[in-house]
Amino acid sequence: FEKGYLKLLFDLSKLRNCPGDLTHLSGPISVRLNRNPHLLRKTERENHFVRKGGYYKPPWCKPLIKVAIVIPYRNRATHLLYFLQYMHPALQRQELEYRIYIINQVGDKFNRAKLFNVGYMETLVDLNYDCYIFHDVDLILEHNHLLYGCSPENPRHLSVAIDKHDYQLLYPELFGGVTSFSSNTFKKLNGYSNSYWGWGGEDDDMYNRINKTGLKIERESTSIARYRMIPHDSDPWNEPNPRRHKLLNSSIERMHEDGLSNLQYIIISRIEKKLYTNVTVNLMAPN
Ligand code: UD2
Ligand code: MN
Repeated sequence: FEKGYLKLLFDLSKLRNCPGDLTHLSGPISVRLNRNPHLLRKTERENHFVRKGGYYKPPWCKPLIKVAIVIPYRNRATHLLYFLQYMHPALQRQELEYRIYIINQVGDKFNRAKLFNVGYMETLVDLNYDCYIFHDVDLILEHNHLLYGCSPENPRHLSVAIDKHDYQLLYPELFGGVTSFSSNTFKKLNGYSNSYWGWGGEDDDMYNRINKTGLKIERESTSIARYRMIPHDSDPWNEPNPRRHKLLNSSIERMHEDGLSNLQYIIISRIEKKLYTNVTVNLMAPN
């Protein structure tokens, strides 16, 4: 009997595929930013099925895709606590096979887009991911029905409706916040530009790449693609980039030479924490 029972439990070929139908989940997620975030220990305890490095695979179903969540990061400890507290459970409810990567920049002006490229490269040693989600650390999902997946061809813009912007898309070309690309599409676009140091422009640059490649950005409705942004001031070493408008004018000419193809960086450390993989990197700003 016991043998048969075990066999039944572990016959993977009999498991249903996942993620399943998300509409079976209740929709809205109540995000409380007026309370302190849970301490890391508590969030770790609450997510004991998450394995080292922030990796999770649902045991009761067969995930069809592997998802890498890549977060550009420097000195946002409280935001990270909120992110882990809310996003790990949300991703597990969606029955995703996923892993969270924090790409932590040391030195220089902040470079969000280059951190995404580093994140992409640094995932390759772990798994053959099908889907990449590039995610600001300060955005917390508010609805369970927004699938953290990828379209095979087109990039997706997930953070359509944010409380800070009265839950409305500021302009139709907006591509900041949370985005997703299939692995193939990200390669095809040569990743993000490495040239944007400081705040702004890198998201619009990616919009230009997508447009030029003939791809269309996909968005869910504002009723489910909903987020809270943890209130914050602007950070030191991330002042608005005065060169951003000029760079944007040449984004198309540069796209095949500026991105994954010319990426250079120095890894300072790579640590598999309980709830995430922390990659600390020096992006080697010019001069
Ligand atoms: C907007 C965009 C963001 C990005 C940025 C311009 C939306 C919703 N957000 O956000 O995606 O395009 O403008 O660059 O459209 N970070 C750190 N430490 C720092 C600085 C930045 O960790 O010192 C990370 C962190 O993940 C943060 C992200 O970079 O969420 C974007 O920076 P921001 O939050 O200061 O920019 P914001 O809110 O103006
Ligand atoms: Mn922000």
